Amino acid sequence: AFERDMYHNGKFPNDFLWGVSTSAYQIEGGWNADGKGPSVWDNFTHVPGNIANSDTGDVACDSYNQLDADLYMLRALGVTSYRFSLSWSRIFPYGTGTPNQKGVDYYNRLIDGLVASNIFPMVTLYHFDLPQALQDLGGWENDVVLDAFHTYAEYCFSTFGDRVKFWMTFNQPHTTVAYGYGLGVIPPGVKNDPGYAPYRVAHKILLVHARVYHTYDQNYRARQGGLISLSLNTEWVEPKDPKDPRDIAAADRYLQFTLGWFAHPIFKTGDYPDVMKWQVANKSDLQNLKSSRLPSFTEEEKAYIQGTADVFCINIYTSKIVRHKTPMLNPPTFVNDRDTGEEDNPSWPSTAVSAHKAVAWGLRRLLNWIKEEYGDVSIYITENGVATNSEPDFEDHSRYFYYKTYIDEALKAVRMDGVNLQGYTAWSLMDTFEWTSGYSVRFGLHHVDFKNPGRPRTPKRSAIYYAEVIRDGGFPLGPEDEFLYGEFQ
Ligand code: GBH
Repeated sequence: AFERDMYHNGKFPNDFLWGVSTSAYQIEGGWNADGKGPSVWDNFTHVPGNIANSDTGDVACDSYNQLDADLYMLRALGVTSYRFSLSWSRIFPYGTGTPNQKGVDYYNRLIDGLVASNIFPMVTLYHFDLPQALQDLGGWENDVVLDAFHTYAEYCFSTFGDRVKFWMTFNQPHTTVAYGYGLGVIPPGVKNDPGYAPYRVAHKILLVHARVYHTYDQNYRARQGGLISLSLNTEWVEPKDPKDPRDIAAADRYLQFTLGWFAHPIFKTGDYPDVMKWQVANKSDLQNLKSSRLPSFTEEEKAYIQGTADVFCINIYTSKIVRHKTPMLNPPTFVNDRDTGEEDNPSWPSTAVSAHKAVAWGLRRLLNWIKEEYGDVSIYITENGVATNSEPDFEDHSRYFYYKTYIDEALKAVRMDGVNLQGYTAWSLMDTFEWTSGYSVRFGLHHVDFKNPGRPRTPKRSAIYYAEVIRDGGFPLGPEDEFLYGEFQ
């Protein structure tokens, strides 16, 4: 049993992984270099008006040509891990077929550079950038595409798995299904089927994730000795009126409909959360439909999905207020199924992204919720960070404050609550192409000058601060803390 550790001296455990994160489309550029095929994001950004200021990721941080600059920043920070994603269409230009050797070489150079620097590679196979050729076949809804993902994953295990020991199949499947197939604001932009499409696609993603997990487990793990999981995301939510049982239940439903949608099948029963099954079935019934819009798994599929992640990877940025709300019954949408209303608490510190309030204690609560809900699983924070606007700001006060307070809450979760947190990964190493916001918001520890063809990188104050936290392994007490704790040497 966990005992509250009074002697940690402000530090995380010695083997704690400290990292930063990026994703392929957001940093690499080289969108058609050396035989790379187009992804859905290449095509989406090439339609003027889809992205703020009509920005694209054609060049982004130019990481495809600036590997050494990226490795330099990583070593300067002193990180012990680097989470990045592979561009599927750089490796298989049309999603399947013959690999593109020059694209493979790029990732070999990156991985070798990390290993030579004692930095542990954490690799995401899919961070939103489906090869366009596979979208043309119907994307995640076509079994041919699911087969292609499995083949691509196996190729990555056999090519990079001698050096990569930490795999994530998907980044934030909730974002893909909610924003790609529900709200339709990111590729593939499906807007007309919000009551069905997100559930249908999530179902397929869960099954193919499980298939890739089993392949790794059976054919690669013994030889390569790595871990495999996926990164899930949610906001932390607080009930609007903490004394109103309906708001408390609504907050729990929100978590079950975002995180639980994927985590409950994988980490608990092989099936969706009960409250989600009940809500969607009940709404479907009231809508005079013959069956629930939420698809169901066979007993065999449940057994196949259950337990298909070795560790829990969570991305979290902010917190929200949630209350009970009964929306209109029709037309059916996945958002209305959960009977919640979300709002921001205006008294929480705001940031450049209006919906992202900096609420550090929300991280501690979410980590505790995961521990309660899914058992004493090993947890990695695979993304956490804050936006500032496009003006260069090397003083970087808000980001410094954000990391200091969030990492401190993570420390409390480890040392006071006994959460089995094994690593913390900041989003992001540097400013990147921020999806529909383009370059208008910045998440980086390093500033990137996107107007300069050389894309120079410059550390912000938060980079220097994060390097100190990593060097110290947390917030060790100094002599000035003696009045609080007495003599502790
Ligand atoms: C993360 O998602 C992403 O994994 C990462 O790539 C990104 O850079 C980071 O956020 C910072 O934003 O489609 O414009 O309506 C965090 C959760 C869920 C936040 C989807 C943005 C969609 C905004 N995200 N949401 S939009």
